[in-house]
Amino acid sequence: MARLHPDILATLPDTVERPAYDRDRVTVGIVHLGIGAFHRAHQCVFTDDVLARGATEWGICGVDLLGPEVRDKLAPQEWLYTAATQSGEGQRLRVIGALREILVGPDDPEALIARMGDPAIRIASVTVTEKGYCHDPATGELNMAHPGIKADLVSPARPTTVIGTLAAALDRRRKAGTAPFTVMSCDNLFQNGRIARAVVTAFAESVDPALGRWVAENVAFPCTMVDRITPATTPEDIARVNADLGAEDAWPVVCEPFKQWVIEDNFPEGRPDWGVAGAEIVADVEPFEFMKLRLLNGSHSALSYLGGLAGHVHISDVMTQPAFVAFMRRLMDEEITPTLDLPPGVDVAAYKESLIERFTNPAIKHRTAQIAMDGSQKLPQRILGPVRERLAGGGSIGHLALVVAAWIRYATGIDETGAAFEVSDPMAPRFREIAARAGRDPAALVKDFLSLEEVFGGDLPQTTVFVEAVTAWLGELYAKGAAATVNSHYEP
Ligand code: CS2
Repeated sequence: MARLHPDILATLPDTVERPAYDRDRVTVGIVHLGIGAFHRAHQCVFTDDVLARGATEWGICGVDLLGPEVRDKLAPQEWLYTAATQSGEGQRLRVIGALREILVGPDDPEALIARMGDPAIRIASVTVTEKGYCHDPATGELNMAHPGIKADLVSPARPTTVIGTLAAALDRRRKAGTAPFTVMSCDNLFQNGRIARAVVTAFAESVDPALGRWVAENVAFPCTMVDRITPATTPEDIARVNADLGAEDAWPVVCEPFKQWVIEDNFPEGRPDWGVAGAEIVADVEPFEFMKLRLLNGSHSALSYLGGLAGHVHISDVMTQPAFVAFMRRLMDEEITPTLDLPPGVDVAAYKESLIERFTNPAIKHRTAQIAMDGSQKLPQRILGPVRERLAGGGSIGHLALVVAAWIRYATGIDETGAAFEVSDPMAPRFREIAARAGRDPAALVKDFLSLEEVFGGDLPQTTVFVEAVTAWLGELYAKGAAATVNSHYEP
């Protein structure tokens, strides 16, 4: 089978959509930090649509801050790859041309900073997951004790974190008298632009107060809400895609058909006309962020911990269990929706139905273990924000407390058969210490987990109704397991 490459595009089956523009005319205007599956299934696809309408200056230079894997796989394909949307009706393939180069951060930090210093680059976008912001999840402030931040403050010219990289590149532009690029966060963080602004500015200030001031005064950090379910690509996905592609793509992405992008219109140096590709360009992203992070991501986390404990490998497997679906509905309807200030014109009932349908999509093999990762970074905005608001308004928190209990149960790193598994989370070493000390004692576990101030703040451990609700659920999870707990409380 021939390798996917510009030279063979014309030979692909007619059913495969491909770049409808002359890629050779496309120059790079965006540097994207974090060239994982999500970026390639989401922003690259929107940008590809803009390029197909004739824009030529918004090609993307992808940056891998971890290692060379994606670059090495896509270089022989001249950065072409396939986005495969999967549903019960099968898969639809589309070859995406928006990527024009890939740089590997650790290979040559100076080359990356120089590339980002190029005046042609007008946007630096970011998908590095929650933990990539090196912030304290409870406050949104830069965590000065973060090992990567400490190292980058010692050698700011050889940054390893995304924050250090953005600051070094902005400093390069400031010193050259070049206008800054706009920093566009595309991560699942509430007010992602504000968090990006807070951490980059704080870091820049520590490097040089003049840089900190320049960043604060000149750099735009629009907020965005991004949505498309994109599981990590597996070898089976690659085989399935290549069989229909009739060519060998070493690193396709698989995703659901749905995609949504809401962008705050704050790009002083210009931006692609993503609106023509279906993005919603708005003045205020906040209501969209709340709705998506709390309903979609909140439910995702809830099902990943409870479903994962119950032994389900994929979210679509959890959704075959009527009691788990009933739990998701009640969590959304009774305790999350009341906290939302909905975007104008949105039909929230239809939105929630669409989430149930999307999670049920049997062709999307989204592992509960993938979503369960980094709970310490995800819980504060997905679950604990709603808990606080419900408590302040005197509302019930029973379903939310079950999610917190399931997270604690999961974070102990011992599954329901008694086997140890690896918890992937930047705070995992602290979870292990707590689990070793508290054993299976629900009250001790809750007390110690809630004392993780970066996650729970100072208030929640002092809130008796919350502590008691979480402890009661955790006791039940230990006594009868997640499946029986959900089955006995949630009538389908
Ligand atoms: C998921 C998200 O991994 C997770 O935590 O909740 O990646 C989710 O699939 C996306 O936000 C969907 O847009």
